[in-house]
Amino acid sequence: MNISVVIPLLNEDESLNELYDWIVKVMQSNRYSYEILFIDDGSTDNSWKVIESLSKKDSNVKGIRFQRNYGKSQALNAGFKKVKGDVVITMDADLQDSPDEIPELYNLIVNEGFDLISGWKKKRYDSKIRKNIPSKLFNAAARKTSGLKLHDFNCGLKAYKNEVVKSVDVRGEMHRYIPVLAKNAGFNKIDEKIVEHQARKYGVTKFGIDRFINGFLDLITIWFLSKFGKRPMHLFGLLGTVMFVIGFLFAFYLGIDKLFFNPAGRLITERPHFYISLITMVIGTQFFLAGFLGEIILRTKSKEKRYSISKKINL
Ligand SMILES: Nc1nc2c(ncn2[C@@H]2O[C@H](COP(=O)(O)OP(=O)(O)OP(=O)(O)O)[C@@H](O)[C@H]2O)c(=O)[nH]1
Ligand SMILES: [Mg+2]
Repeated sequence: MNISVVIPLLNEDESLNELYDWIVKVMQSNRYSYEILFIDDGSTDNSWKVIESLSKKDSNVKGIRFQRNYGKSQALNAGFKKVKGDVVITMDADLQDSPDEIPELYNLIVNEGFDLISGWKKKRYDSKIRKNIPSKLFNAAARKTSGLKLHDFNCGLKAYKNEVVKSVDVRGEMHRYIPVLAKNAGFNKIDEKIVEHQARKYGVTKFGIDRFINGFLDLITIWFLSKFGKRPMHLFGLLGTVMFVIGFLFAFYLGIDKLFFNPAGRLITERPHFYISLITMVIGTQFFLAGFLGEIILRTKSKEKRYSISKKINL
C-alpha cells in the first residue's frame, strides 16, 4: 500500500464527507493505493456515524472510536499502530489542510528519501494575537531546544516514512513534538514544506491559549527526556553526590574545629556552616534517591493502558 492517511478528530461531522471526497479524488488521480484511517476521539456529534457510512461505501476507510476523549496524541498513537502504507500522512479533519499536498509529500518521502516532512503554514488564516504570536514564540523555543530547524512544529499536516511512526511513542500531549521524537529515535532526514492553510470552514476550534502553556512544559519534558530519560542516575546521582560531598566537607570542618581548635567556642548549631551542611546533605540524598528510583522505574516496564477503544471498522 502506498499511503495511509491518519485523521484524528473531535466533533468534525460537517467536514468529514467533503474531506473524504477530496482525499479520494487526489488518490485516484495519482493512482495511489491507500487507506484513510479516522480516529474519533470520543466525539459527541455525528462524526462516528459519518465515518461508519463512509466505510460502508468504501472499504479503504477505516475507523477507531475511543470510549471517551483521550487527546490528539493518543489518537495518533492508536492510528500509527495500525497503518500499513509506505508513507503515512497525518492531517486535521477540519479542511484546513489541503489533500492536494499529498502527492508532493509522498514524492519527498519515497523519491527524495526523507524520513519526515513537516508542513509549514507560512500564511495562516487565524487570529493574529491568539495564534500567530504565541505560535512564533513557541516554535522559536522548540527550535532552540531541539536543534531542528522547523518553523511550524504543531502543523497537523505531516508525512512520515512508515518506520518512523512505528518507532515513535506519542503520548501525553507530545503530538506537537513528533519531529523531535523522530530525531531522538535516530531519524535524521527531517525537513519542512510550505503548505496551503485555509480558514476553518465548519465547526469550532478545539484548542485555546492553554495549549501554549502546556506546550512549553512538554518542551521541557522532552528536552529532559532526550538527554537523561534513559539514564536518570547520571543527572540526579551526580547532583546528589556533589551536594552531599559539599555538606560533608562543611560538617567535617565543623567537627575538627570544635574538637581540636575551638572547644570553648560557639555551639556547632549556632554556626551558619551547620545549616549549609544540613541542607546540602539532605537535598543531596534526595537527589540521589530520585535518580535511583528513576532507574528502578525504567527497568520495570509499565503496562498501563492508555486508552480504551469502543469500536473499530475494517481493522
Ligand atoms: N483525536 C483528537 N483530535 C482532536 C482533539 N482536539 C482537536 N482535534 C483535532 O485536531 C485538529 C486540529 O484542531 P483544531 O481545533 O482545528 O486546531 P487548530 O487548527 O489549531 O485551530 P483552528 O484554526 O481554530 O481550526 C482537528 O482535526 C480536530 O478535530 C482531541 O482531543 N482529540
Ligand atoms: Mg483547525
